[in-house]
Amino acid sequence: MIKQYMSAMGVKEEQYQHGDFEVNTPIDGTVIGKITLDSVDEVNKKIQNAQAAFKEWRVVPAPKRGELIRLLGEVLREHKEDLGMLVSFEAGKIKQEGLGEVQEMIDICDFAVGVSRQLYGLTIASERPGHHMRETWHPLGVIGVISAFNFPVAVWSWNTALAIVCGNPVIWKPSEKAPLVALACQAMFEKALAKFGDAPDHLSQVILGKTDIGNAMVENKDIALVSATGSTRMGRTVGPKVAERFGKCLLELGGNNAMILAPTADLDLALRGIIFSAVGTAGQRCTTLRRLFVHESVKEDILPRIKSAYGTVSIGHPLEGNLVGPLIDEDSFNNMQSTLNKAREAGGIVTGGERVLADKYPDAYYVTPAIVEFDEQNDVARSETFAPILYVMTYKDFDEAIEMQNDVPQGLSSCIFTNDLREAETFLSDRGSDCGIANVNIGTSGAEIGGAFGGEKETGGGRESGSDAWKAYMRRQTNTINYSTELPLAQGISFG
Ligand code: UN1
Repeated sequence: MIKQYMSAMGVKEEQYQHGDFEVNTPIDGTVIGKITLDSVDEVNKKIQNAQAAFKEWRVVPAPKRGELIRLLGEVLREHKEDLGMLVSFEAGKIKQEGLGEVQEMIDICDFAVGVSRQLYGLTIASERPGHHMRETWHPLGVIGVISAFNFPVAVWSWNTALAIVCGNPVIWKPSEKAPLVALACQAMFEKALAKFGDAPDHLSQVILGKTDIGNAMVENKDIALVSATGSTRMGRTVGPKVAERFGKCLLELGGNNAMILAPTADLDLALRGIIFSAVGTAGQRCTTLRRLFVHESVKEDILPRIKSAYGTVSIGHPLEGNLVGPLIDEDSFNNMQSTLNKAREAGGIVTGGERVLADKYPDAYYVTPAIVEFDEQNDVARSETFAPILYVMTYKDFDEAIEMQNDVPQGLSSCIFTNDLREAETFLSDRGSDCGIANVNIGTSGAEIGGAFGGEKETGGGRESGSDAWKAYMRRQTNTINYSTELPLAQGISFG
């Protein structure tokens, strides 16, 4: 099934057909790969190798390092379809979204090439005569990347493109639910390296395994930054372990993203925004729309339209023209059902959420996206379930809507649909949304790579991708230079 794509990208059959760890496709549950997992010793060895690579790579001029990422972008362009298809097979994404994810990789490569010539520091006025101050940015060290199944390749590229131009090697632990795409990305990185020529070995390495393997990396003092994407639960174990050894962490954890639908909103636009953000990727994006606060005056207009749109969304094989593919696995389906049961117990009116196509795909989990109407926000709506469940609640007063939108532990993405300038700007103001991402007249998902991506509170506080996210992959140094013949002390201190 995946052989043609794997061989086009340069992955050898023995890498994914001869191990004892089975990889299943969520499309129909069949085994598409058999890989060999790493041992803890192997992980430690790879980290040592990366340390050696760091010593060489950090002194290569940054624009030259950018050239490697330019070449990676070229290889990705050439294999966009191959990798997109593999993402569909391994993560169950529909074709458009698989391709979109690879485009996101190409975009970050282009961005990082530009950044490689813009690793700017400041010059700072000194209080002392004949002195000046400046700030310089230096490579940080080996970067460990932990990624999730749902954006199995883009997250690697956000980290890797920036880490490499910033002078750092990368070690990547993909989700054990999506290891094959990591083999493909590594093979494509190697194609770029072959074109680049003179680079140290071990600039990019993959480690395959479960939590124990991730932990070996997290606990290793030679990993300067752990960039981890996944559940809040995972972040809660990774964060303290890295902090204990004074390493750096970049966390991208759960989201519980909301939309406020105001009385002046363009409802046609809002409807499209809701459908893409709530049911796209089968509700398995960290930016998925999970809570909808509708002004009471528009509820009767919009809710039937949402329900009827949900009824027409085609669910099925992600490569056969459907809009919604499968959930990643049985656990995910069970979690969804258990949340819907809790929602019913809490008085919610549930529409959808049933398993479909079970006859055709007994070992895969396709569901109709669910809508849950609640009178008010409760703990069911406050917790994140990684599945297509949209909680719909009404509001009367705008300030109350903002309060409800912020009244969750997570703080990733948020949006408002309104044509009222005051509401829009208030939503984006100091007393508005408390999320890392806040949009106007656009849904919660589908961010471009040019902005910093990430969020507050239990989302973990990290920022990846655009803007100045590159700074997380470098260490800052403050320099004071004295070009005078005196040695005046700061703060006017006279000493001796
Ligand atoms: C994720 O779900 O982990 O904003 C990342 C978005 C995508 C990235 C999602 N660009 O929906």
